[in-house]
Amino acid sequence: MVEKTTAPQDLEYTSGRIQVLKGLEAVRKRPGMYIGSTSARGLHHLVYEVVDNSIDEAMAGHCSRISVTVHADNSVTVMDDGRGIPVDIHPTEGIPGVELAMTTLHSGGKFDKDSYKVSGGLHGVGVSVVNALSEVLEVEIWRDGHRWHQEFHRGDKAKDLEELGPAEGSGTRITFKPDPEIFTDLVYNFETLSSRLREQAFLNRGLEIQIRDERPEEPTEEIFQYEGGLAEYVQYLRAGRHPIHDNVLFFEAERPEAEVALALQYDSGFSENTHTFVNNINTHEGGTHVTGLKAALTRTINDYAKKNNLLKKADESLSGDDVREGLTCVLSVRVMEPQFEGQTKTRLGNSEVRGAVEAVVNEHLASWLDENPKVAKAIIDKSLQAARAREAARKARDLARKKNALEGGVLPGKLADCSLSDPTLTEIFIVEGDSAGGSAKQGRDRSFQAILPIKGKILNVERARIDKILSNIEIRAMITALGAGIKDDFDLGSARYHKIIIMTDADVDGAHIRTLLLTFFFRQMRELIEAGYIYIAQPPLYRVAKGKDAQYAYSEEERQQIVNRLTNGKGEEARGLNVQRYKGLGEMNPDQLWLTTMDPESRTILQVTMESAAEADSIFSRLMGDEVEPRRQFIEKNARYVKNLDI
Ligand code: 0RA
Repeated sequence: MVEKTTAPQDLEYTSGRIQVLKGLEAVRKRPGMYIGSTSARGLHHLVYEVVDNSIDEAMAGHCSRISVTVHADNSVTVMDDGRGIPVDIHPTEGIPGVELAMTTLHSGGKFDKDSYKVSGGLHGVGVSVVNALSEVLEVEIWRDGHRWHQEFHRGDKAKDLEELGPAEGSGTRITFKPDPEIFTDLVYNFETLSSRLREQAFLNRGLEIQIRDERPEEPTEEIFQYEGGLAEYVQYLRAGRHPIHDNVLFFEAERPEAEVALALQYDSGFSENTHTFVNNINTHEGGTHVTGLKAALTRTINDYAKKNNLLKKADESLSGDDVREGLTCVLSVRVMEPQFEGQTKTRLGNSEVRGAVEAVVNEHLASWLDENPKVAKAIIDKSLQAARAREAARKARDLARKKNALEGGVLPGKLADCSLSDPTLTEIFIVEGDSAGGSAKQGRDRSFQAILPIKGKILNVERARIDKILSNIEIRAMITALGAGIKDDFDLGSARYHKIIIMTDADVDGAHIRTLLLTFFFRQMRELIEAGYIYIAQPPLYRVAKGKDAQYAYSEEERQQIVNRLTNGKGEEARGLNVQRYKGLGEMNPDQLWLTTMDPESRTILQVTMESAAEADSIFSRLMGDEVEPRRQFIEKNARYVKNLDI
C-alpha cells in the first residue's frame, strides 16, 4: 500500500484501501451476508452477479451478446462483447481498473459513478465478491486493440495484469471456480441458471444470452433473444391459457422519478400473474411501483366501465381482485436510486415511484381501452363475472361460518388433531388416501403431529373460480384444518401448524396430487410457502433386509449401496437378501412409516421455497393450464422439480 499522509483527500484513500482489504476478508468470513447463503442458492448467485455486470454494459448500449458456459468441473465462464473492463492505471489507487474492480468491495461510492458503476445485482455487491469466493478467477479483456489477462486466487491477486497480444473488437471474459472451502454445494443446476437468463433476456429486449452446459457427454445449449421484450414475456407466462384479446398491451414511458415499461394480457383463466421488476431485479415482495400499478388498473377500468354504462347497477363497482382476474402482466421499472426493503430485499420503498407508475398506467391504459372497445368490453364482462362469483362465495362463506357456529365443531371430522396447540411446535401431514392416513394416524406422535387424509385428486385450482374452490370438500377441510383463511383473507399468524407436510405415494399419481396441493398453496396461501411452512415428505422407495438387519433406501443408488454393504458386494442375488419395493405409503406398517418418514429424528423432509415466484408461477400455469402435453412431461420428471423448488 502506498503511504500518503499529507492531503486530507489522500488520507481518505489510504483508509479506503484498508477498508477494502478488510472487505474481501469479511466476504470470505461471512459469505452469507453478501450472497445470501453458501448452499445452492449462493452458488447460483455468483453467476448472476457476474452476468449482471455484462447486462449493465448492455443497458448502457455497449453490449449485444452474453454467453454463459458451465464447464465440466462446474467452473463458469461469462463472456460479453461490451467495451471491456478498463485496464488503465487508476489515478489515485495506482493499480489497473480491472484489478480494482476485482479486489474492491462496493467500488461504486468511491469512484466516478459512470465509469466504475456497480452492478444492479440483487445484493449489488459486484464482481469482487465472486472473486473472493472463488478458488480461481481469471479475467480476459479485449480492448483498444490489445488482449489482457489477470488471475486471482480466493480474492488475492495471483498474477499481474499482462498484455497477451493484439486483439480485434472488445469484450470481457470472466471464468471462476467456486471455492469448495466456502460452498456446501458445488454443482450448478442448468434449469435454474437458464430460467434466470431467460428472464433477463425478456427484460432486455434484443439482448442475446446464450447458455451452454459442457457437463453432459453431449453438451447442451440454449439461446435466449426476444425482439418482443416484455410483450413476448407476457405471452410466455400466459403459457397454455386462452387469451381474450389478441394483442398484448405494451407501453414504455419516461418520468423524472422512473422509467416505466408495462405489458399485459387477459386470458379466460381465474388467476392473476403479475411479475414486477426494478432495475431488472424481481421484486417478489412488491412495493410502491406495484401499489401504483394496482391503483391505476382498478381506477381506469372502473372509470371506463362507468363512462360506457357497462355496470348494471349504479353502485356496482369492480374491486382490485376483480379487475386482475385472468391478468398476466409484467411491469419493469428503472429507478436511479432504488431503496430495497423487506425480508429478501425485494420490495421497492421509493414513495415517489408510486405516483409515476400510477399516472403513466392510467394514461396509457385509458387510451388503449378507448381505442379497443371490444377488448375493453370483454375485460369488463370478465371482471363483472369475477365480482359476482366473489359475492356468491362471500355469501357461502358467511353461511358456512354460521353453520359451524351452530354445530359447534369447527375442525373437519377427518382431521386427527394433535394435543399441543402451540403452532410453532406442531405439524400436520396431509396424506393421500384413507389407508395411508390410517397408518399415519397410528404411527404418529399424537402430541405434536396431526393427520389430515385427503381423497384422490383434489380440485384443480388453477382452472376453478373461487366459489367453486370453496365448495370443494377436500379443500374446505384443508382450509379449516390450517386455520389461516385463503387469498385476501389469509392470515399467517392464525396458521395452526408451522410445518405442513405433504405426504403422497412415491409414484406418478402421488406426484400429481403433490402438484395439485402445491398449486393450491401457491394460489391461495402463498404466504405459507414464503414463510417456509410447506414441506414434502420423503418416503423410502425400498426396504432392503438381510436377517434382522433392515435398511431403507430413498433412491436407486442408495438401494445399490445398501445391497452391496449387506452382501459384502455379492449383490441382489445373495442368499437371504430381501428387497421390497414400496409402491405406496399404505404398504408400510405404522412403525415403518414413523421411522422412515415421520420421525423428526430420522426422516428427511424437503422445504418448498420460492426463489423465483415468476418461474414457479409459469411452471404452475404450464402444468395446470389448458394444454395437456406440458403437464404430462412434467409429471414424468416431477420428483426433480420438487427439489428444484428448493433453490
Ligand atoms: C466500467 C467502465 C467500462 C466498462 C466496464 C465497467 C465494464 C465492466 C464489465 C463487467 C463485465 N463486463 C463488463 N464490461 C464493461 C468502460 C468505460 C469506457 O470504455 O469508457
